[in-house]
Amino acid sequence: MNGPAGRWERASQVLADNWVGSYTVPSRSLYPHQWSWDSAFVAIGLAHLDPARAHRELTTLFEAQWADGRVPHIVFNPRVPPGQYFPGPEVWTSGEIPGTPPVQTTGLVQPPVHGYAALRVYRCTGDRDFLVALYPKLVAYHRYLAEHRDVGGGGLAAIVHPWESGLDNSPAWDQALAAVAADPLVMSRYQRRDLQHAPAEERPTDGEYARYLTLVESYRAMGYADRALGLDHPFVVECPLFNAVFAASELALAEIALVVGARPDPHRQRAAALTEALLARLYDPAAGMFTALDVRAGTRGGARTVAGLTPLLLPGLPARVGETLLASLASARFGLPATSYDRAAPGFDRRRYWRGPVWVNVNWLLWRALLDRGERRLADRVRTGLLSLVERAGYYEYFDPLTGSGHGSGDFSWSAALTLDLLAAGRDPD
Ligand code: 2M8
Repeated sequence: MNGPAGRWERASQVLADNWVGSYTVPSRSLYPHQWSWDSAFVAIGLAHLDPARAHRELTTLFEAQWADGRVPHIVFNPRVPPGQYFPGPEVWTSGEIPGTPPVQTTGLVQPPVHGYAALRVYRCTGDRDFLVALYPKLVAYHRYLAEHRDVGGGGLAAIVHPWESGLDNSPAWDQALAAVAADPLVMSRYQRRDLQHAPAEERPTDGEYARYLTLVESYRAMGYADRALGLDHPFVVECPLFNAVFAASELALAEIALVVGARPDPHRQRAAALTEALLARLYDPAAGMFTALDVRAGTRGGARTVAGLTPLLLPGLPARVGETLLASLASARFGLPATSYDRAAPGFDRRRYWRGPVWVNVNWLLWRALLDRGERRLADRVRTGLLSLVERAGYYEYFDPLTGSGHGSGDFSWSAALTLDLLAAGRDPD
């Protein structure tokens, strides 16, 4: 079945197949638990199909919120057999930490796109009660990030593991990750499971996994407390995408506050402060975009990745910065839809995960940003490019920008969910 009707039905079917009763797994094979930012994107698609399921998706995630406000990056399904996903709950041992939910989780977070997603869900479903219940939890998550994660002291939230960025093996982290000791023995204690479902040449390397596990062990040894991050933890990085969606979600919280009867101004002020801090700390005019800051070293790696274009979401950028980002996005370095990494960079790899392929979720964010900026022509190129990729290849996790072939997991939830939103926009432009 080709054409919009076939795409809509197939996307709905992917989401139905990946629904496990109270949330949607990203993929039945590679990712059999609940992931934080995946659920935010999935809820946006579900809002077009079934408001109750969209609300439940986010509500279930926030039921696993820690007492300190953090929303864990994975909520483990106790019914999934041990060893189906690595690293599973036995590595994280969240149950030993006071203030954690009854369900097992990781101690990390993911980009705080949830406020932004909740507003889009509400605009589709019109259910005020959903927002009333979620608003204080979103506020608590943002408070956690502002109060516990400003390790660099400059007003941005730092990530303490590449998994927190969502762009796991992006070249944006190469420099900071190189400083993390990779004891070859680390991985002798563990067994990767991802390679049973995807080819090794499309996934992070064993060396990267060794460092990922070193970082998990470091943070776990601190009891996932953030006080000593600046002193003792070997990876502390400020990511442009993480902070851009943080600011965009603060702006969404201002809108939500108006609906639920709270004050919007503090949210607007925090969004403005985050925008200022992004400009002061991560804007790199020579690169023509924002780049990540290694807080420990005090240096920027300078890699041009798609994360550096996502501050386009922010209406408070100076005009010349917005124009520079648009020029970079439309240039041959990225193309439309954008690759995850600069096509001209020596390490560009069109099939390796976040080191080159096209991903639907970051392009969906860019599409929204372009629409909000009135860049209709560029927005349409992103939208039609994404729709043609999923139509030809299916709802894959990521796509080879040269051939359009799909890679990673098939029947991947956020690719299906955000396609529904792209298709709905074609029927009812906003
Ligand atoms: C990928 O990350 C997980 C770890 O969190 C993994 O590789 O096992 C990333 O693409 C991340 O952004 C995504 O949320 C997750 C589930 O789709 O998979």
